[in-house]
This record gives sequence, structure tokens and C-alpha cells, in this order.
Amino acid sequence: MQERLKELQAEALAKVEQASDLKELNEIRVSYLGKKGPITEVLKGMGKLSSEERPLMGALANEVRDAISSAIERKHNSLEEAAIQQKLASESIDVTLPGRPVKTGNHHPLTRIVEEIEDLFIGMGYAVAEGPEVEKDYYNFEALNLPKGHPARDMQDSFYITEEVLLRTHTSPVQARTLEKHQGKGPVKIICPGKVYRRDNDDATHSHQFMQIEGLVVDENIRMSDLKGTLEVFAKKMFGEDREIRLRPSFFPFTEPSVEMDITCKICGGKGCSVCKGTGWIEILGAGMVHPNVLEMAGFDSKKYTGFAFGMGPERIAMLKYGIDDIRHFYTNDIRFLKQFSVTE
Ligand code: FA5
Repeated sequence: MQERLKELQAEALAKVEQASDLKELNEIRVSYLGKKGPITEVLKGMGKLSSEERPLMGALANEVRDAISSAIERKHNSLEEAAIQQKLASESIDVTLPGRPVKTGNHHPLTRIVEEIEDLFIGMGYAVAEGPEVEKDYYNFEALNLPKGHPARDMQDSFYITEEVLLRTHTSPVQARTLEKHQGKGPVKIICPGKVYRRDNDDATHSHQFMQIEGLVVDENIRMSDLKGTLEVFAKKMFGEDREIRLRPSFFPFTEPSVEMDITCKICGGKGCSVCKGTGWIEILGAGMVHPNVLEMAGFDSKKYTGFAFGMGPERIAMLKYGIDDIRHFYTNDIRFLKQFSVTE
């Protein structure tokens, strides 16, 4: 029995030494030290031994077990250490490798156009004003000489929230708000960029949500020629000397007289295409001399003060400047479209 135990110890220690991974080591542990293992099997024969031999054999069996379990533990630690070292080696980071470039975003083409227009007018002494997109009917219509039931309200189909509150249909309410703040004292010289909303059907040049940039100048002796000169400077700086503009008589309840400004279509060069609906011209803004009623409602003396105002669509301006054939490109966020306006690539 003694011989057999020594043999088992030598055999187990040799196998432990050769074990190449933790799984194999565990199998060795179970097979030698488990309840059905050969040591237990040998010890079952203890009953046949004399009472002197039994404790000696018991002690030897424990020694063999201890030797095997400590060998397994040592091997376990060294295999675990080797596994960690191997993992570290395979995951090592080469700090000398060049970094991967981080892709940066760009300003949306519409943001760029709005900033360009803002800069242009700031350069001419205008301040930038803001107003709410969720607007009172009073500022969107009434204070602009459009009382309830006025037929010209139909020119701008509106998204009403309550009877008195709506999504603003244009940036002109900022005119009324700014005039009110000035309490009858000029000069006023502002532009106001912002989002507006209309129940328009979306097509190549119309969107139900779009941007406008409002302009308002009120002072003594402001004339129609000031408006014309300002719009001409704007058009030349924005589109270049070679593009033609035209002013057409128009109607807005808050300006008198009123005009609309068109510019030759860049897509077809003025020949006529689907973007300009065959006319060769694209309308980019409405303008006129501020109606005396608007000045009076905001507390200005319309005999002393006169002014001009304009409202332009930056989407249409961007389309003309960059030759974009559909306004919907601005809002569908196709990365291939946006990348064309990237500054870095
Ligand atoms: C107005 O909104 C007036 N408030 C402009 C104004 C301001 C006139 C101050 C006089 C004095 P109109 O509805 O024409 O006017 O719109 C002005 C511009 O917004 C248009 O010339 C066009 O460039 C743009 N626009 C109008 N509707 C849409 C639309 N559905 N989608 C994209 N752009 C539009």
C-alpha cells in the first residue's frame, strides 16, 4: 500500500508538472484527489491493516494528498501568471504609432450662409435681434397691420397652437417687438435671423419650415432709395457683380410701397428650369417702406420717422449661391450633400 501511494504521488506530480493549462490541471486535481480517485481507492484497503500500521498509512496518505495539492496550487499560480503575461503581451500598445485622425464636423451650409449674411449687415452697422418662434397672433399679424379677418393673412398659411398663439410665419414680428422696445425713439437698425413655419407644400423651392432674415431700419428721412441701395450692396456682395437683380412691385400689409427682389437663376443661367419654374428668376426677398400704421401702433410718430424693412430666405440664397437644385437637401441631412460644403476636406 505504501508503495502504491508513493507511485501515485510520483505519477500525479509528473502530470501536474506537464499540465499546459488550467483546464488540464483541474482535471488532474479531480482525478487524483476526488472521491473516486486512486488514493481513496487505496485507502479503502486500510481495514485489512493492523492497528499499528493503520495510523502510519493514514499519515502517509495525508502527506501524499498534501504534496499533490501543493504542487497543483503552485502550478495553478504559475499557469495563471503565464496567462496574464501572454494577455499583456498580445494587448500591448505601441505608443509610438501615429494616432487615428478624429473626424470633425462642419457648419451646415445654411448656418454658413446665415453667418455670412449677418457679417455683411453687421459691417453696415446693423445689430442682431432675436424673437420667439412660438409667437402671439398680435405680433405675427395685428401689430403688422393685419387685423383679424384680414384677407392678406391667407398669404401665409399658419400653424396655430391656440387662437392667440402660433408658430411664427415670418420674422417680421421681430420688427413689431423691436419698435415697441424703442418706445417711439429712433434710430432702429436691426437684422433678425430665425426659423419660421408655414403650411406650405414642400417642393424644390418651398419648405414648411425654413429660415428668414429680417431687416429693419427706422430713422428720420429714410427713403426708398436707401432700401434699394442696401439691397443692391447686399446682392453684389453675396452673388458677385455679374448677377442681375430686379425689384418687382408687390404687396405686404406692413409696407407701403412694397417690392419683391428676384435674382437670375444660377442653375439655368436665366434660361428657365424647374428650379425657377421656367422664368429664369428666383425670388429671394420681400421688402418695402414700413407702413405708417405699423410705426404708429408701436408708438412712433410716422410724420417724423420713416423706415424700410426686408425679409429674405437664406435657403433660396444658398441655393442660388451654390447651385443647389432642391431646398429639401438642407433638411434631409444626407452626409454626401453636407460633405460638399466641408471646409477641411
Ligand atoms: C414675408 O415673409 C415678409 N415677412 C417679408 C417682408 C419683410 C416683406 C419685411 C416686407 C418687409 P414672403 O412670404 O414673400 O414675405 O417670404 C419672404 C421670403 O422667404 C421669400 O422671398 C422666400 O425667399 C422665402 N420663403 C417664403 N416661403 C418659403 C418657403 N415655403 N420655403 C422657403 N423659403 C420661403
